[in-house]
Amino acid sequence: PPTVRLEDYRPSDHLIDRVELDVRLDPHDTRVTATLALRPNPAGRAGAPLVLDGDDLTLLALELDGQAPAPDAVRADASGLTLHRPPQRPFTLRIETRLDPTANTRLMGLYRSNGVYCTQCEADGFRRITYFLDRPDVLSVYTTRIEAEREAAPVLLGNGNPVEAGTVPGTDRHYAVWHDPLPKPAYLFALVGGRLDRVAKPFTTMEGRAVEIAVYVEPGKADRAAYALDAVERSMAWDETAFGRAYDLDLFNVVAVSDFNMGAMENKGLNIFNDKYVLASPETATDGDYAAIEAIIAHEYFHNWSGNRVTCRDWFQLCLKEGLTVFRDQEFSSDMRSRAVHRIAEVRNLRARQFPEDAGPLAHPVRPKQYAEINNFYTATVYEKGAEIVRMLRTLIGETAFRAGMDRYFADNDGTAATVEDFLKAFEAVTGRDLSRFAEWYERPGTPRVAVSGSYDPAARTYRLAFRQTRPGAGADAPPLVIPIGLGLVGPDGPLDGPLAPPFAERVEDGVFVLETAEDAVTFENVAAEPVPSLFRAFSAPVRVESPLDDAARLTLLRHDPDSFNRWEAAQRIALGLMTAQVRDETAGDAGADDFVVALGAFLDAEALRDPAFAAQVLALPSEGDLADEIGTEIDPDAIFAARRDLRRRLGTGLRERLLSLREALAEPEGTPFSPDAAAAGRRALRNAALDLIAAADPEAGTALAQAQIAQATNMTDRLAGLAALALVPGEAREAALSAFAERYANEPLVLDKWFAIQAMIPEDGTVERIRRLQGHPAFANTNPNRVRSLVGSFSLANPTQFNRADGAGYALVAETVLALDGTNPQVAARLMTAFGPWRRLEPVRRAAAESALRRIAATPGLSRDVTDIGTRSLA
Ligand code: BAL
Ligand code: ZN
Repeated sequence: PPTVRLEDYRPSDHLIDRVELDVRLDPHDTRVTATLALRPNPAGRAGAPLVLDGDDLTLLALELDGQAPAPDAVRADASGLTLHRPPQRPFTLRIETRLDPTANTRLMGLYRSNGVYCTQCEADGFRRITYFLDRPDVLSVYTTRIEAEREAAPVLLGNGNPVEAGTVPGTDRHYAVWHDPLPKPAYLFALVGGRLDRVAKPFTTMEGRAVEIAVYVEPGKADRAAYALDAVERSMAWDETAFGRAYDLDLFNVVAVSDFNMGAMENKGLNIFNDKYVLASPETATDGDYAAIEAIIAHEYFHNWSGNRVTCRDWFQLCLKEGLTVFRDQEFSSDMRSRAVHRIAEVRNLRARQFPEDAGPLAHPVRPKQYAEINNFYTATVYEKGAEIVRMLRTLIGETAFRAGMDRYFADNDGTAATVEDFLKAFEAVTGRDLSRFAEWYERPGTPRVAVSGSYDPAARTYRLAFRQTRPGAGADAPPLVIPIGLGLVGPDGPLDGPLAPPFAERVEDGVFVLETAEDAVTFENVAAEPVPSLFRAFSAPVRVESPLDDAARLTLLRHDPDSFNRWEAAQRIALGLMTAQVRDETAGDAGADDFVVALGAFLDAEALRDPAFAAQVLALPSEGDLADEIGTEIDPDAIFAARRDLRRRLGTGLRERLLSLREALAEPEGTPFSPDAAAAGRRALRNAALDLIAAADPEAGTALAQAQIAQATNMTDRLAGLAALALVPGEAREAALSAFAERYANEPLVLDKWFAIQAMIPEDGTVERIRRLQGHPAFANTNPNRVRSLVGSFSLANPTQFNRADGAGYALVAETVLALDGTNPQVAARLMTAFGPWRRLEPVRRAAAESALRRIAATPGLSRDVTDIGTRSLA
């Protein structure tokens, strides 16, 4: 496929000021008439031909200023329309196309999901609706008339505000006209038509605008939309307080559909969601689901400013809206929940998804320099590392300057398509700082390493910390990064920064030292005793730290660090060290493990009931993926699994009595109404973390506890945690519980997704065969992305021993699924294929098996651009 390069960017030769769409919906024969008000772009090339994008389109009619153009003036086919000599003045094109929404299994453009007409246009789906300048720097004002059979689609929704509605005389059809006054790129276009139930509430913005917020869901599911509706309201209020951003239309609509490639989409005034991130009830949704709904509702709403009012000049700038909006949704969730616990969740996610991506063949800069298929760049690097860059910027310049910079960014770029440079310029303007060196974070892939060493001079009462940064594969010419390092010193009895003559260091301001050169050091004065350094507090930069701490020092941090993140990190690093030692067959770990158990016991005694959510995080060991990432080469997933299983057993044995009594103490009194809030979720999380460890040590006791928990559960979190514990113990009890669960939720696809996922994650030999059986289950469908992700995605991403079976059976299963999907939904197929990313880091037998599966996919004729691109880069 042709490669698109950032350096080749040039403005469009033409602009489209206004778009009038008339969409007559029909299951197989939808007619779209687009009337486009075009003009030459003064910033483009004079006299250039007009080249409109198209994808899989059937052209029915074309008029230029009301006339059919001469046949030799136009070339049109399914993938584009060229007007060779367009007028050198404003002109109008009227284009009629025909679509088959039912046959659109790619779920890009206009399609039907469970009978509901809906659209997905980011990144390049609008060209599947009509010929267009389908690029984010062409902004137009849209008026959309939507017409459909009233019975099939009583609800008709578009972007912006409703203008008019009525019946089509003499037919069973009706229509609605929507007008969006704010110019937008085509990727933010949306429409919906279908039978949907609605819940709504009013909101008055800080500017006094009366807004109606509404959530639309499949008929009969309105009672599951309340939490999403509430989350929209809280998001609107929060963006006003935290960023001074008010909503700008009379309506804000969210529509849940069941077939959706992504999580959700921020179309102007009409967010379309994967129903997984809208529908919630205590019976069907876990605490994790509630948290994800809150975060994604917020994310899409926040795009109204960071993405829609200020959009991206080109797709290389995707992080401009995505990284920034992830940062904004993280801040929202932190304010709604526990900031410390949320930060831990963010970092777990970054390490689980972004660090491996950055260490493998699909690594790319946060702002990529080239792409063959843009839909493959909606990645953890663009989103999560992109968010970390925004967070570092705030750390560097401080909260007040950050807010001023954001205000400046919105003011200077409102209504335009901007770049990363425009973003940084706003912060330079308000701080007077030069951020050009900081901008290096956007430019190169790879997770930086920072090696730290510390030395204490008792005579001088000084403590010196030295830092050295390196970047894997960055080359000698790569300038050093600007790395904010959150710092503090902790003594044997607590933090050393008390009020009386605390330690201080020049160049450490508000607890942050900025490393700007390859090597640097900082010296703390007035340090009474040898301290333990608390480094990268709150995970102040997305780096790997080579730390000078031993386990005794880490235990001091676990006990005394005022930075909760680093308390958690201390426990994680100890656990990681114990497990990697076992994998590497170093046997020195036994005493260390005992000390760890004792320390965790003391930690639980002191704090579990004070902050159960945090305690649950401390008890949850690093994942198998974390261990693989730490080990880095010649990875043997079976050895990793065994090390993690053994440490869980050890903790479960050593902490058994405490864990049992914590479970008692945290049990909700009978009749307590369900609350999805962070406090109640935290109590459930700790009870279930305890169950996991107890069951690891004593499967029989674990089975009994899990069965009792399932029998008594009043919510999905507890029911599913019970089932997950049972799923790890082979035998009758497991199979009976799985059957009962399937029966209970036979008509609940989103709940059956959890059932598929639990089975896909069973770390046993029979799992590949089980998945093959489940692919034939009546509730499974390859055409639904949620089903595929639950069954095959969970397997490839969360079942390392079975996906990486030495005989290659796991790879074969995923490769077959990729190939089976590629013809119908290449985006989902390509995403699934990224699970092969770490293949080069495996031990030789698995490496060869994974490579051969990848090569088998890559050699298949007729592959999509999406899968070809992942294959090419994975094997490069
Ligand atoms: N823009 C694609 C979905 C999202 O990141 O919000
Ligand atoms: Zn987004």
